[in-house]
Amino acid sequence: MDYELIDFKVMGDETGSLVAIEGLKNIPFEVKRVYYIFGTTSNAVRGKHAHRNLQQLIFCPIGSCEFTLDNGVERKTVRLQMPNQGLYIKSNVWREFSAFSPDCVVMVLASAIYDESDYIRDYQEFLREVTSSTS
Ligand code: T46
Repeated sequence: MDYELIDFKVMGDETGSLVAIEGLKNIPFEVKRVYYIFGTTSNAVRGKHAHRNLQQLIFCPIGSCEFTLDNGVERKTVRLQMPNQGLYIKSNVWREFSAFSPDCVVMVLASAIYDESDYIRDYQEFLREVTSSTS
């Protein structure tokens, strides 16, 4: 499965904590876009797509949620709940995210600007593409 949980160094003292994320330094891509998701309802399920080329680093600087990741063969669920832990996802991974805490903010650093043609939003099409790329 093409994902990794990365624990970032926390620089802190009695006044608070700071985490620094630098493209090509402590994450393996250059950051071209940042977006964030908030105001999610507790029963919402978002995502339901894969990306053909995009790489992402996803974290919850506030609150928590769960990501279910699927490479066409297996599914794994990870909970993001620490502001210094990021989920690095490479291409061709179907993702759904849900179980949002009321205060949840999901922040995403992405390797490319927004391009709808990079999305696979149909699960059967996703299975066709991952199967043909591995055969
Ligand atoms: C992902 C997960 C974690 C834009 O216009 N620009 C953007 O940069 C993005 C990310 C989205 N949009 C538009 C496209 C849709 O009309 O915003 C709307 C909501 O996007 P979407 O339904 O794709 O949102 P999520 O929360 O299901 O998925 C998002 C990202 O799209 C996706 O890359 O991996 O967050």
